Parts: sequence; structure tokens; C-alpha cells
Amino acid sequence: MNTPTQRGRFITLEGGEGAGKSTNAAYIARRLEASGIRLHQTREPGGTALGEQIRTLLLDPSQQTMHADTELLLMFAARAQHLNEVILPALQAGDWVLCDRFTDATYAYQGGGRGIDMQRIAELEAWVQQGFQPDMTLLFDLPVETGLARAGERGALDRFEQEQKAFFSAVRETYLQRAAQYPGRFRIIDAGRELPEVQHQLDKLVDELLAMQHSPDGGQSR
Ligand code: T5A
Repeated sequence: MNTPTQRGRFITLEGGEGAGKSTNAAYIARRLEASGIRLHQTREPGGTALGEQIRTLLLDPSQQTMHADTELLLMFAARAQHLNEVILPALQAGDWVLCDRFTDATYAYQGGGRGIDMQRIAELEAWVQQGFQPDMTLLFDLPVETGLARAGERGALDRFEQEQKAFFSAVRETYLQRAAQYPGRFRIIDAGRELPEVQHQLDKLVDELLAMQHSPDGGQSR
């Protein structure tokens, strides 16, 4: 008799600009894969051929007239494709998915940053995700100035990176509010520290993730 494949885990990385998500995604992935976990690394907006085209539009600094509602809908359009083409099939096959940003970023950037009504975001979330949520969200939290300085060292700024400090302060504040609202799902990392110290914090969280490997799927049935 075949044993049903256990659903994989969905882990998301969140935080402001230059928080170190991409740098540390590779670190987390190495540790999970070393424990025998089959892992898909992906990102939002993006993660599919269609989603990457939407990402190009969203980050293009020449798109100065993009309305906030258009931006919100494009985020969820890319997400619908990503969920149905990549994330849900991978989880159903028993693989894990490590995603650089997901819907918490929409609450933080389009809700906190742009000022879109959170209820409107929640309606789109319910429609696209039908209750589906990450199993764990690692929030890389750091002072806005530190993150922008790190991101700025890379050269040309994308459409979001060109925003003012007040925008990023609202993004950070919204992330922290969501972490307080969903303490079971969120873990906060002090990302303003030197890289070895950040990775020391991550080591404990990866141990916690590995402990989820053999636990029931927490009722996520999608
Ligand atoms: N967005 C996204 C929305 O508005 N709504 C949404 O719903 C979604 C999903 C995506 C943009 O889209 C927006 C948010 C974003 O603005 P992106 O390029 O993916 O664009 O943006 P980020 O995710 O912010 O990418 P960054 O590369 O800026 O940030 P990371 O990945 O957090 O940072 P990382 O790892 O590239 O590090 C940045 C630099 O800092 C150094 C690294 O070497 C690198 O040079 N660094 C450190 N330096 C010192 N100490 C440390 N501890 C360091 N950690 C990293």
C-alpha cells in the first residue's frame, strides 16, 4: 500500500529593502537540503515565466504613473500564477518551498506604504489564496537607513527603492504589526547585525523548521 506523500512546508522570507533575504535564503536552503529536504527556492513578484514579466513591469522605474490599485492587482495576478503553477504543486508533491516575499509584503508595501485599505488586500488574499498561508515567515527586521544603504550600494534603484523614507518606515511598521498579530507564524530576525550574527539567529530557526519535517501538516489542506 502506498503511503500518502506528506505535504511540504511553505516558508516565506520578508523584510524591507536590503534586509538580507536573498543572501540568507541560500544559507537556509543549504541547511534544509543537507537534511534531505527537496526544496524549491522562488520569489515574488515572479517565480514563473509570466510572473517574472509582471515583476519587470512592477520594478521598472520608468513606470511612474502606475496607479496603486494597478500595482496591487499585478502583485496578486503574479501570485495567482505562482501559487497554481509552482507553489501548490510542489507542496502537494511533498517538496518544501522557500519564497523570498509573499502576501505579507503586499500588506506592508501596498497597505502600509501606499495606504491601500487593508480590507481590500484581505479580500484579494481570500480570493487568490482561499485560506492558504505560509507555515513559517521569517521577518528580517532592520532600521530603514541600514537597509537602504545596503540596497543602494548595488547601483541603479528600482521603482520601489526610489520611494522616500516615510514609505519604508510605514513598511517596517506594518511588518512588525503583522508579526505581533500572527505570532505563531512569524519569527523576527535582527537583520541589522553582522552577517555571522544574523546566521547564528537563523541556525535556531532552521532547527525549528526541521522539527516540522515530521509533524502533521497543521490543517493546510489546499
Ligand atoms: N513588493 C513585493 C511589493 O511591493 N508587494 C509585494 O506583494 C511583493 C511580493 C521586490 C520589490 O517588490 C515589492 C518589494 C520590493 O521592493 P526585490 O528586488 O525582490 O524587489 O527587493 P528586495 O526583496 O528588497 O531585494 P533586496 O535585494 O533589496 O533585499 P534582500 O534580498 O533582503 O537583501 P540582499 O540579501 O540582496 O542584501 C542586500 C545587500 O546587503 C548585503 C548583501 O551582501 C547585499 O549586498 N548584506 C549585508 N551586509 C551587511 N550585513 C549583513 N548582515 C548583510 N546582509 C546582506
